[in-house]
Amino acid sequence: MPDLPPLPPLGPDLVGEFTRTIYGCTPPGGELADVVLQSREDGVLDGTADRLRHRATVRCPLGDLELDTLLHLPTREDAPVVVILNFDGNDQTLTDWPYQKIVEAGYAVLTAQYRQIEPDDPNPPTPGVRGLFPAESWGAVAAWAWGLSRLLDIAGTVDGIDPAGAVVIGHSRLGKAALWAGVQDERFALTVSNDSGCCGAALFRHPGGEDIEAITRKFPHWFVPSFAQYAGKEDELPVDQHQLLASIAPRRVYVCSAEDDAWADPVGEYLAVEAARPAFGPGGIGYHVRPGGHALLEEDWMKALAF
Ligand code: GTR
Repeated sequence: MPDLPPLPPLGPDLVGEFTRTIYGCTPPGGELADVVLQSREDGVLDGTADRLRHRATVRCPLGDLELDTLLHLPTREDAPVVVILNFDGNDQTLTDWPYQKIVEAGYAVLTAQYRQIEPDDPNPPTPGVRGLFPAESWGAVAAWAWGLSRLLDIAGTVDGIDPAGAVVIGHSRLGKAALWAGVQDERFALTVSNDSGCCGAALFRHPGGEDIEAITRKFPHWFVPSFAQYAGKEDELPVDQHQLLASIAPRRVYVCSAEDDAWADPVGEYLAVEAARPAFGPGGIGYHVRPGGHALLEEDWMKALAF
């Protein structure tokens, strides 16, 4: 065990502290107005799944947000759903993700491209969902977390999805968003972060990898502006990330790390899981570290879903 400065204690109602200090306030609202089926292919993936594409309209106070979703639905029986944002577009996931294995494990998967919710840019040419709500202080990570909840709303309109047992997964910056979604939206029975690192599952107080100075310099738009004041002052933060994981309890959490992903600090992720463990019942929190680098691999998917 490395020597760490004392960690802030586990305790009730830390969500407000994370809201103020790091992610910002997710406003209530954003109502699903319409979900229109664009296409349907039955019996894909050797007959194990149907592939549906929808266009959803989410009504926000200052305008509508349109989302293009891709759904794989097991043909055999009603299935719980995994919601996950993707980086490179819905079609790219057809190559990148092990859909057939996920479907054979009994899950539907619903995804959308993350920039459709909020651009990943400190000065975006066109605003995302944060421009559709009256002035609130929330960062892009919180906006993507909001989007994950809207994906779950969309899943709720589709026949063949069992609303119980919903899972939220995210990789890297979208792993940070998945954790914040899991904290805030109690409909998620399992929250999975993959290589989420700094401001995700890794402890700030474990040195190594990305720190507050680096993340707020490169990605100021991800968090509330005042978070940058903690650059170089990790020990003064009122929170640490074991408390974020613990805020999801008694619902379940699974953290995936990769040995060679030093920037995401796999040791800091492991230590956060161990420090959060007392908040969970038996089997409430799980962890793996696998060989290799920064990526969401079949092994990560399958171990998380087996958990
Ligand atoms: C890195 C960033 C990390 C991580 C990663 C990603 O550049 O420093 O916090 O989120 O991007 O999203 O791939």
